[in-house]
Amino acid sequence: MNVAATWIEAYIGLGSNLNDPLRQIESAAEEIAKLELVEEAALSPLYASQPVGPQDQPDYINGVMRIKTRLTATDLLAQLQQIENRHGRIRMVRWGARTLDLDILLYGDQLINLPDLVVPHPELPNRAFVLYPLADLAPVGLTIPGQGNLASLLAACPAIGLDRITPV
Ligand code: PH2
Ligand code: MG
Ligand code: MG
Repeated sequence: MNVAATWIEAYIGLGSNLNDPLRQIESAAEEIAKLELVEEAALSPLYASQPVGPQDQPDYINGVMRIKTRLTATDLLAQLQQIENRHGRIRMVRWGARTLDLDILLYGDQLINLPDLVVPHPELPNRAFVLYPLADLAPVGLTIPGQGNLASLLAACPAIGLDRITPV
């Protein structure tokens, strides 16, 4: 494992629509907070929404975490995949049902284009269930590298069908 040169602020998207989604998200958030080289973890309010993509699956619960980390982006991805696997994640249909999905949304201000890791997350501008919990945690005026600022992304993506299920 490599250690990043400095502490990086990263944002992680959490999603689940199987096997008690609220419990999946809350326990994943605890596991992320306890990772080595991760500090100052904060979890956004959680939101329920209908599935984007195939409709023959249950509704999702989503949230976002902000962390400070000295894990490299690749090592952070590996740690998140281990947590997904411990939650019984089986990789099946694209955009299909899952017990736990952990996506790196942002890693500092870096643009990353690796075969299995693209950051910022390319679907970020299209997904209210990511943008709104991100806005609950991120500083006003956050710039998403290559995608514009958060305020303009929010303005272009109404929160239709998004239900906040936990208090701020
Ligand atoms: N994740 C998907 C596919 N569709 N829909 C919602 N509402 N929330 C998700 O997290 C989600 C989805 C695959 O990652
Ligand atoms: Mg995803
Ligand atoms: Mg994923």
